[in-house]
Amino acid sequence: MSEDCIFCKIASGDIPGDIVYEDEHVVAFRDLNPQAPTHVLVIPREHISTINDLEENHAELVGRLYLAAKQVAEAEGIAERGYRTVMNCNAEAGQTVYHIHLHVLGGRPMGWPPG
Ligand code: DGP
Repeated sequence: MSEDCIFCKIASGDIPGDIVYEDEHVVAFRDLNPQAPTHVLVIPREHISTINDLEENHAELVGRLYLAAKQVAEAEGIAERGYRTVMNCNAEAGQTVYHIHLHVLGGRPMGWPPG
């Protein structure tokens, strides 16, 4: 837990989040500023600032982010239509919250390449 991390506080319940999935390792909640009809963020409970801070021992945890994303997509009814998962790393990619989070976006057609 990082004291000044907003996502740690959502994961711990210190501040409210619209949580759609949680287990021992990960929490998924709706994005405050949704960019698609479904826009959910999947985070590890452990505070990890960026992809660059991942270590070998996080390999299973990263897999769990995707397993949670799959569950969210099924629950949201977008699994078959399709959805996008994105994890931004650092400023040039647009990362604004420094606790890794997997965006799960769906419910509308997605353009490629992303902006
Ligand atoms: P990124 O740009 O990849 O770091 O995405 C951060 C996302 O987090 C952005 O889409 C807005 C969302 N966000 C920021 N603060 C909060 C918050 O307090 N609650 C929720 N639910 N989402 C937040």
